[in-house]
Amino acid sequence: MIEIRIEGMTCGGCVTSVKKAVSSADETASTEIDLTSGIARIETALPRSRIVEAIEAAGYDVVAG
Ligand SMILES: [Cu+2]
Repeated sequence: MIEIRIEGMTCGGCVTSVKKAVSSADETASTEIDLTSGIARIETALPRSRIVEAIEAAGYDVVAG
């Protein structure tokens, strides 16, 4: 399980966009996102870097660390 903090999500539409971005990288991924904290928990076999890339490509910032 990968946990990342995402900045720039402001509404449910953003959450959907991020989930879609993760799914496009790994269609079997299961993603839970808390909009208030910006924390995403992603069940995936892909390396963290691939998931971060997909989220950033969708226009959101991933907080390092
Ligand atoms: Cu939004």
